[in-house]
Amino acid sequence: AFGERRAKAERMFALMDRFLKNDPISLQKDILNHVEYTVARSRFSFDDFEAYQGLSHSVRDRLIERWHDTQLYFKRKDPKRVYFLSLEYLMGRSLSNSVINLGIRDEYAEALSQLGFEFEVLAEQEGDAALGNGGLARLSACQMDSLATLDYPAWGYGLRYQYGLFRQLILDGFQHEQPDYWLNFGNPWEIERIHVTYPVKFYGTVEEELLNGKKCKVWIPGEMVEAVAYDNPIPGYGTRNTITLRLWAAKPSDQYDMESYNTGDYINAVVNRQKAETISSVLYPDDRSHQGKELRLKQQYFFVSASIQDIIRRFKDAHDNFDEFQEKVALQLNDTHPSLAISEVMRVLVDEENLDWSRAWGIVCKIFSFTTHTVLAEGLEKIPVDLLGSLLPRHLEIIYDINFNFVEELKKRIGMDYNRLSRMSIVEDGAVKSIRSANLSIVCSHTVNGVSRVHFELLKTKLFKDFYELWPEKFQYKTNGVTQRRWIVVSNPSLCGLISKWLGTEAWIRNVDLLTGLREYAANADLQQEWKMVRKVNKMRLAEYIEAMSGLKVCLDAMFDVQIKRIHEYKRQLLNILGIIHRYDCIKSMNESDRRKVVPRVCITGGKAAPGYEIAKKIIKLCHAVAEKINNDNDVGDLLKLVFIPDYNVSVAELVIPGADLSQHISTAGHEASGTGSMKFLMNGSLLLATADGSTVEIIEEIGAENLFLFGAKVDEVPMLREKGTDMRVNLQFARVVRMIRDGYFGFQDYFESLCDTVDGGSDFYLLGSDFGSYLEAQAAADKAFVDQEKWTRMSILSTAGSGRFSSDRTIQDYAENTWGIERCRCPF
Ligand code: NBG
Repeated sequence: AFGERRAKAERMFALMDRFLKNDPISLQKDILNHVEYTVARSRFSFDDFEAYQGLSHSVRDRLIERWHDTQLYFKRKDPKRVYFLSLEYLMGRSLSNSVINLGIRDEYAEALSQLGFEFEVLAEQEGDAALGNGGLARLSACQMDSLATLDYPAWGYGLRYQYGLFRQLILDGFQHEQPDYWLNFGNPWEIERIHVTYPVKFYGTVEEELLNGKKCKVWIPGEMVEAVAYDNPIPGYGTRNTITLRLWAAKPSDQYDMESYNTGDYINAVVNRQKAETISSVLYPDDRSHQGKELRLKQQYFFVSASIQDIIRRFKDAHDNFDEFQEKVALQLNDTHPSLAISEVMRVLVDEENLDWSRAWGIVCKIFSFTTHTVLAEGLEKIPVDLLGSLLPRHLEIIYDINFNFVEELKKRIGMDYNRLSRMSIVEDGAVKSIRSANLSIVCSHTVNGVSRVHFELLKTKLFKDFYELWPEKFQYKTNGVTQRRWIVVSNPSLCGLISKWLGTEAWIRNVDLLTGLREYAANADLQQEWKMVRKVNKMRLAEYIEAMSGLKVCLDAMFDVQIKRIHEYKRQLLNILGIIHRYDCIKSMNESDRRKVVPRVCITGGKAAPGYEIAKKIIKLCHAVAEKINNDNDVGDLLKLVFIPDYNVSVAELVIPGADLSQHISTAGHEASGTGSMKFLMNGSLLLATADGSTVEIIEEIGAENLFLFGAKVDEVPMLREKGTDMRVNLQFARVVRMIRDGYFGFQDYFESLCDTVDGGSDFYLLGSDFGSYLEAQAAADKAFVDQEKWTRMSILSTAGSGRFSSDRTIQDYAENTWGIERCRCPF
């Protein structure tokens, strides 16, 4: 029988080429075949979008080939794998990134041009995959790229939301949210795995049963849905390795609802079944508060349960007991969102695999690691006990048991210090009794990571002080990084070419430390000239976009000053706008000759506000109101322009970041856990205007304080300043700009009142008033530097040259070695 099977396999292999070919003719044939047979458009008549579809399917084929090889190789080697659990991924577009990582971008460009198409134009047809909110979600995407590139045996798990992050529509300067039904036109980047499905259960009761004379708990669920896998291959750069991002979609289950069919109400039974799909239908658009909503909890458990079943199934395929589980499996919790995985692993091991509690607990303590992305205690997730008890009764029991054991242990270590015991308990007693997801994650993880050094200090001294004192060895930090593949090679091809030319190698794309080699040429006149040219072309591209979008013409010689990120009070977009009002006010009061000395600016802002975040929405409106005034003022002309770019997303970032001369990262010190936008700007040679917050402190160490514009209170000065409050009688410039808004200078007087209230009248929690003076000084320093283009260009080159440390490759290698204990597993070519 073996011989027969082998002969059959050989016959099949003989029918296929070993690998798909990448010469122009083969690529053209593949694209046209897909247009004809996959897209079902005539190969004699198809438009750009259809060409994009044919093209992306041909790329997908090449991805699948490598992906199969990698997965087979992993299976054969059975290395320890890391499973990255994250509820959010901001992948953006896939086409350019894929062909670049596969190393066949030029081949495709040529093949297409012979067919009369332009690669860039087709790439623009793709919509963003926006299955996440902001920093945390884009970080996950960057880390997947690094995991693949560095050949780590890794899996990403997440949810396949049908609606990604809302689209931002601006009408009369106000934000409106529209659903992002991103799957409308199909998604060639995913592979539906109709046979990879798992049942996920909810509600019901827990009963005790006797099994072989032993009492055990049995969960009798009340509802069941099916999780279906959608695999997104993630190709590494300069390697054959292609790993999997597996996203789960909810489908109605075939089991458990015979009852409803028997009642005769067929139509309603079908409609009700369909409700199962709502679990994975929509991404929660708020990245600052967790409201203990049932649907959110269902999403979390749905994703966790399917992932854990999949992981255990894979392990059991190669092992017949759990002895080696911790040597083969590392589970990474990306924030607390997947923390139910802890109780789920306990439940499966104890209730389904019949391991003793203590043995299961021993395993759990060795496999989980947890990274927190939050600075504020208010940002920590809590699950109301009532909600958890009804949705997942067995999990609540398990968490209670974990907590009981933990508190008993703790009493032995610290005695009866009730305040401390109650602070550290996983269960919070209060008006609403709840589970503290962070405490659960810390207690059960072997390692807790922060995302920058400043963040780590805050974790140790504030947020998790009690836990740090108990288990100092658990706490680490891995400063965030971003992938240079997406943020230089894909988004800034001309800079990429320039860097490779001057370094004499493309090796920096995999080994980004080599960028420091640019330092020695920072003052070289030829490099400076070419550098300026590249920057100019990128500014041109951005200017064209701005004009197409808003009709506003901007001057290319002006300084492009950018702040793009989610809108939050702590990120202080308001400080930026107040600074712009001040600049405007100054220009207005100048005479002709003084005006000639002003450095022209184009201030570019953008970002989404959570739909329920009123103050953030007012900031967006204020930005538009101020822009309306300034942009239409003939006294000002090209000296100052203000643009709000709507619907900020990954693709917009790829366009805007390379075109920025200056970028602002101006959070109140102690509030930004890390910040990753700054790293993308740094890589692209934008100068930073920033506070000493999050990762900026480490950026300063790399590039030198003289190469950026630093201002504002330091982390340890903030409490004192807050205590003191801003004295509006002393802070005249600040008082004046706030007054202009209050007096209705930009219209909408009543509407802006509550916004002004957040910064004057004694509150000013985020210290806009006390930082205003030094903010203006930093802005003036930037103006001064910009006039000296040679100096500016040198600073710009040194920014890129010093950005290597902020690659996610470094972050991921550190995680692999010091947190997950995994090794590289490179699929041979
Ligand atoms: C964000 C922090 C950022 C940090 C990213 C990635 C969330 C919830 N948190 O400072 O605010 O850079 O996480 O770690 O997106």
